[in-house]
Amino acid sequence: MKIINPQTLGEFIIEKQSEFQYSSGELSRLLSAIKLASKVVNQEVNKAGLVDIIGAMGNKNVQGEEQQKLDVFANEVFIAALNNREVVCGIASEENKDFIEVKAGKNANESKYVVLIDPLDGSSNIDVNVNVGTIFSIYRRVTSEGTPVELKDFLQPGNKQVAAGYVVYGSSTMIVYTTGYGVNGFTLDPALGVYYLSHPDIKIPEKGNIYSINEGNYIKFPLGIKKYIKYCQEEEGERPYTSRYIGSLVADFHRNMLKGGIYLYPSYSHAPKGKLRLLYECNPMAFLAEQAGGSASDGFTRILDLNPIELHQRSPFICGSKEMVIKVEEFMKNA
Ligand code: AHM
Ligand code: MG
Repeated sequence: MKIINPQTLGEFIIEKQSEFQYSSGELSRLLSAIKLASKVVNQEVNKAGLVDIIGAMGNKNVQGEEQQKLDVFANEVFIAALNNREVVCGIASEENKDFIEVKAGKNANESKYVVLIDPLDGSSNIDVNVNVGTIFSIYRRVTSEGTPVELKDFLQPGNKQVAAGYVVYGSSTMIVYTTGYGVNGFTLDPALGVYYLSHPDIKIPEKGNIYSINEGNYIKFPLGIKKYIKYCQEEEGERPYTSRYIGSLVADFHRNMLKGGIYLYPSYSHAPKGKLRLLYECNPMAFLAEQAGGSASDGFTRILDLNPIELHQRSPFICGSKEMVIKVEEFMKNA
C-alpha cells in the first residue's frame, strides 16, 4: 500500500519561514491567522443554503445573535482573526470605507505588515451554490513601526507586495498563496479541518484556450477588447477558444491558472475603470499570476506597476496565460 504523507499548510509555513533570512516569524503568524479565519468562513459558506431554514424562527443563531449576510460575517471573521492576534498594524477591506488601525492596547501596534482583503468575493453567487472566494494582499508598512498606520502604508504599488493569495470555497476548499517564491496550493480536508499541500509550485500554461469575460457588456467594451473577443471566436489553428465565465473572480482565475486561459474585466462605457478593485482584487491576483509564470495588465500597463491613489480604486483587469495577455495588449494598442 502506498503511504501518503502530504505536508500540511502549517508545516509548510514553518519550513518556508526558516528559508527567509532575518525572518521574525511575523509573516508566518499572519498567514496562520488567515488560515484559521478561512476555516471559520468555509464552515458558514458550506451551510449557506441552510441559513434561512435555521434562521426561520426569527433569524437568530445559536448564540442568540441576528443572522448576518455572509459577506459581513466573513469580513468580521477575518478582521477579528487579524486584530486579536495583533499580526498586522492595519487592515483595509472591501467592506469598510476606511482602513482599520490595529492597536496593541492603547498603543500603536509594533507589527510591520498591513493586509488588504476582499473577505468574500463573488458573494452574489452564494444564493445559487456557486464558488466564492477570499482574496488577500500583504505589504510591509512604509511608515515607522510603533507609530499609527497611515493611508500611504496601503497605497503601495502591487510590485511591493510581500505575499498574496486567495481562498476558493468550492467543490473543495483551497488556499493558494505566494510569498514571491512561486505559488503553492493547499486543499482542505473537511473531516480533519487541515489544509494539505495538493498543488506545489503551480505554473500557468504559457497559452491556453479559455477566455473568461462578461460578454453581456460586449457593446460597451473598447474596440480592442471587442476585436480580441472576435479573435477568440475565429476558426483558425487552435481557435475558437472556449468561453467560461463563472462571475466569481477567484474561481475563474483558479481554473484559468490550472488549465491555461485569460480573464478579462475591461473598462466599458459606463465604467471607465472597469469594476474590479486594484488593491485587493487585481494586485493580489496579478502577483499570483506572475509568480506562476503568467501576466496581468490593465490593457496597456503591468498591473503591478500601477500607482494607487485611493483605497477602493478600480482598474481594468486582464490576467492569465502570458501569450494571451500579450495578444490583448496588441489589440488594445492597435485599436
Ligand atoms: P464583488 O467584489 O462585489 O463580489 O464583485 C467582484 C466580482 C468578481 O468576483 C467577478 O469576476 C465579477 O464581480 C463579476 O462581475 P459581473 O457580474 O459584472 O460580470
Ligand atoms: Mg470583490
